Amino acid sequence: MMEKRIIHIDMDAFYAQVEQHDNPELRGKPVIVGGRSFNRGVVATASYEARKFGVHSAMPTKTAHKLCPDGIFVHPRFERYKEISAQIREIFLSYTELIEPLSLDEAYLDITELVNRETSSREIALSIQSDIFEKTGLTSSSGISYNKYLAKIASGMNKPKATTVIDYNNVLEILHVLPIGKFPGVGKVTEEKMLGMGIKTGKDLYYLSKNDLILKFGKRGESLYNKARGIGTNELTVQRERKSVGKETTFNYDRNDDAEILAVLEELSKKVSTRLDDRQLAGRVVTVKIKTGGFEAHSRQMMTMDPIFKSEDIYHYAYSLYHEVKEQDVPIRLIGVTVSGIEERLYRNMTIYDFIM
Ligand code: DCP
Ligand code: MG
Repeated sequence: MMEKRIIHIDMDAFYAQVEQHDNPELRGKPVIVGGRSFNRGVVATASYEARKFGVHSAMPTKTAHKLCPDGIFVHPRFERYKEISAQIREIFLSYTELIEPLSLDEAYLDITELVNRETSSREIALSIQSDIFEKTGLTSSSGISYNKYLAKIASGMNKPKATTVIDYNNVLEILHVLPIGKFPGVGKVTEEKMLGMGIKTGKDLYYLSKNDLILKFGKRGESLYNKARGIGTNELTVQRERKSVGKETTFNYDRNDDAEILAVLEELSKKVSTRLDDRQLAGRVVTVKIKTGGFEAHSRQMMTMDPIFKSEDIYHYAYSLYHEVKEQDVPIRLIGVTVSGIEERLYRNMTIYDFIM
């Protein structure tokens, strides 16, 4: 079997670059895209000029303002970013259908079939990046490797405007010096925990035994062990249209106690939220269904004001739907909650309120 060639493409300072492109006066300047209100807003992203001051995504606007008082603060224009994202996807499709989009500005492409004696994977990546530039006027960075997470690490290594390859001959050298927080899947919390344990780089991770890692990080221990060694999946999850995300539970005996049932509903809301969050999705319709002890199915649904994904928002709607659908003194054997009207989230780790308040 031939070794896979995976490209990870990621736009440089995406929202900020779009603003600089559309408004030439902003070019070369520290541009910060983010929330409206000075007190409650957050930074979606910052141009590379602004990053020099330490400004970064998810930072409160107020902090960004302190670090970079001459920064130019602009409001996000999500519709425009979506439009460009669609143009970029068209370009990807002209190369391959094996595309796994991760968000508006990044995707994995499996280009194994396109590589041959005449055309290297680096040349293909460069060609995609130059197509993107020609079509949109925007720069991107790409990473190429034999699996997904290494391609992602590679695309981030020399940003902006870079094309970086990780292969068997340089993989350990690169991973050994990689700060632990740069490993895909290591979020802020895990990073803190690792730093506290003295694990600062991929090298520190490499010298921990699998058992140790499993002991300290549970199920993820094995994946961390593999990540320190360049081992990861090369299978793309080619996107299909997702219509809804739902979870349900069948009780082992019929239940009638509201508090008990609501506790289960809250758990289910959390699970739905996690699923949506993993895929950067949100939805506008919440449905609660129940089945009575006599196997009658009932459901109620409700439209939300804005696309939601947080468990407390889902539960908020689910809670009132439950009270509409559940009849007093009729025990139920099953309860489920579903979020539909799914759309892609345009901002991470925050709700639309963070921008608009
Ligand atoms: N984004 C956001 N909130 C975050 C992170 C990102 O709203 N916490 C948005 C703004 C970014 C876009 O998603 O422009 C893409 O995210 P990236 O992580 O790829 O960051 P950038 O493209 O801005 O910069 P980089 O050059 O580091 O990829
Ligand atoms: Mg990006």
